[in-house]
Amino acid sequence: MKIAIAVSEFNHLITDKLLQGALDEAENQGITTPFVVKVPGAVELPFAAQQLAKTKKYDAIVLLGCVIRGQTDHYDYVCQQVSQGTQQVMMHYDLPVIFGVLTTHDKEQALARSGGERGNKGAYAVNAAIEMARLQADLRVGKMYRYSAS
Ligand code: INI
Repeated sequence: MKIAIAVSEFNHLITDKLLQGALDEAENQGITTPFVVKVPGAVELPFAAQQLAKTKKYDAIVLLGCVIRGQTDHYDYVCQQVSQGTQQVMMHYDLPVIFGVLTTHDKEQALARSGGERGNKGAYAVNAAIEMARLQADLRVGKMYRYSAS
């Protein structure tokens, strides 16, 4: 399975930790070392995803970023652009594109979710990518899933 990661440099103290969590988890799961590209901020992540998707080289793409609410409306614009852009690329290219972007009120919440007491969203995103790539591969060959209510 091949995964590509796009990570934004804005709030890099946090996004470096997300990337490390993602790379560690990929190694734990026996995934070939992911291809990594960097972009300036979260707004640029969907464009990077689009370029990666176009290559048709990857089974899933993971987007990592961190948007922290400041005193302005900028937060809302950034969150809206990156979340909607992610969804658009995923549906257009029929490829799992995972939203590993933290959107928090403050730096403390972001630290807690990038290797602190609330886990690491980068690791979570890699697991989501693996699960969705497997789901797509299984459904393509007609593998049936049986769900049991428990
Ligand atoms: N980008 C982020 O990734 N996180 C932020 O918190 C953020 N804030 O707050 O402004 C941010 N802004 C930059 C944006 O992503 C673009 O790089 C910029 O607007 C140029 O397109």
